[in-house]
Amino acid sequence: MKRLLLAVGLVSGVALAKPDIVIKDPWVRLMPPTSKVSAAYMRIENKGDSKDVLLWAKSSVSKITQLHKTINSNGIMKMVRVKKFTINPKQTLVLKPGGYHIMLIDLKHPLKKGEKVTLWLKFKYSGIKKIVAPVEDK
Ligand SMILES: [Cu+2]
Repeated sequence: MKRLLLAVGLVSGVALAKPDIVIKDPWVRLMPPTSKVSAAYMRIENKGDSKDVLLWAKSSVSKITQLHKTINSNGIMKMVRVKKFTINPKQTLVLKPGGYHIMLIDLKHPLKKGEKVTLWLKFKYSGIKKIVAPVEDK
């Protein structure tokens, strides 16, 4: 009996390990009215005890939305597309200018300061998270 209880405990322990994704401080960068691109930034916290993976994102203002990172290539900053963002347990992935970001490409209209942009983020384990990010000039 004792052995059986132990086995059940181990199984449920494994089943309880899951990610817990919390998104904080989302914002979209205000760009000149002629710009057809912008980017979204935020903090993606994983308070859980297993990793999660951001697979794709969509936005209400762009026709194309991609996961990007900015890299320094021989002194030149350039953006590259990445397939996914991994957020390890008890870690925070910070999306910020000059680093990881969600690229908004082919904007449907020029963004206005204070405008609310809806973003849908698809996580491998946590599903789709819908967030609202204001357009900010910073
Ligand atoms: Cu980019």
